[in-house]
Amino acid sequence: MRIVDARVIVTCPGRNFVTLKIVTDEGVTGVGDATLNGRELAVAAYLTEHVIPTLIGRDPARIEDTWQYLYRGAYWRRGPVTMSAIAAVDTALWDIKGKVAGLPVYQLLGGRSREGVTVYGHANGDTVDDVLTAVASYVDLGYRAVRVQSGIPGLPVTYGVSKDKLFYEPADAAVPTEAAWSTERYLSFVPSVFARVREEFGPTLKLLHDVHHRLTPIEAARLGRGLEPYALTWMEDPVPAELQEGFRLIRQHTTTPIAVGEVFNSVWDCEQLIREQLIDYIRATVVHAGGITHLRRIFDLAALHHVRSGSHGATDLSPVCMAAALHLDLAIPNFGLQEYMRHTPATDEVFPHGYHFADGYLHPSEAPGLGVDIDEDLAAKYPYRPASLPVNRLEDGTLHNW
Ligand code: KDG
Ligand code: MG
Repeated sequence: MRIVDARVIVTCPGRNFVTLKIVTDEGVTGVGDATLNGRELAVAAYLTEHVIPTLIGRDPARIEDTWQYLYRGAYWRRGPVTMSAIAAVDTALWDIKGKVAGLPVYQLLGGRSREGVTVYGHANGDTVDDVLTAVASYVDLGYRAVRVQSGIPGLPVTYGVSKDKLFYEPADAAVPTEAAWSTERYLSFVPSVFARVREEFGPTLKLLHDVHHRLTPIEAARLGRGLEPYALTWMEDPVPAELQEGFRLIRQHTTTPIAVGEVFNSVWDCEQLIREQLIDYIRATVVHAGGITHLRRIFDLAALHHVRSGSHGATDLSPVCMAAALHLDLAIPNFGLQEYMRHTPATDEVFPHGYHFADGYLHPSEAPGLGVDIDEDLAAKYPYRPASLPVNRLEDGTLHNW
């Protein structure tokens, strides 16, 4: 079997998605997500100009060799654009391998290690009462884990607190909008939100909170301590993670578990974090971390160091990425949690898929391959619209952490 065609499909059914479709001479096709929020066209060009010409004529069965070829062959290693492009190829090749074998991809990864993939949803609101209502609605839907984000009194907008309840779209304008941030207001308020949530929902619901890289290590340590009475499952992205050793400081001061990695694209972004057991959950994803092949490598390293998976699954990761993530989540021994922000009905229509939610779990499709596709005719009806993630400044105007 040989690859005879590969094309990049950019579509915007409510938000932008970039998808790679690989076609073989025997008519078997595979899809891979290549969406990089706010930088979509950079990955699309990387694929079209530099990757696709090297794929034509290749044997699609050689997944590892193709991965190494694209990684080593580029000379310029790593980075979100390169690794998202490699991820798209890798994911599509796993899809093809599954279809050729007549097996869902999780069977090729070693088979099922659990009955379903525990997912968490985002409960958020401008006020604590709104937050409690949002948590209740997720509990009613059957969720066993909920991420809790609240507006902060005194701040007009807070990143991660969306207007929509089941969807989440932070990329809101072609040129980034700007928001103000106050660490003092945030740190003094957040523990009180979790006190109310625990009081209302009891001790067993898994609760999570995303700090969105807003703090320094010692501030994060203080937040972690303040949240200890409410037994969070994780405190996410407490600080920007370029300085991996910075997490030691947080670790020394708090038993609140730490999750990080949604912006990571390689095992080298988290090697020290994992090896020194500075984190509890690694949140790298199929689409941004080099595909199923490389993410599996990260998860295997994590398994040696008591770190579990907690993959990013916001709406800017397409249903193709979600399908791939679920196959991996089902197979690995050290699965922790999977984020699941629902896509809009328009997105679901463009990406017909067989995974489904039931009783707090997601279940991958049993169809051969990934069990997801793209309706190219429908996709063509939603042209690309530029949209960027917002920028954050302190109240005095200083540019702050993303
Ligand atoms: O593209 C950025 C979003 O996916 C991100 O802000 C969402 O932090 C996020 C999360 O945990 O889902
Ligand atoms: Mg996050």
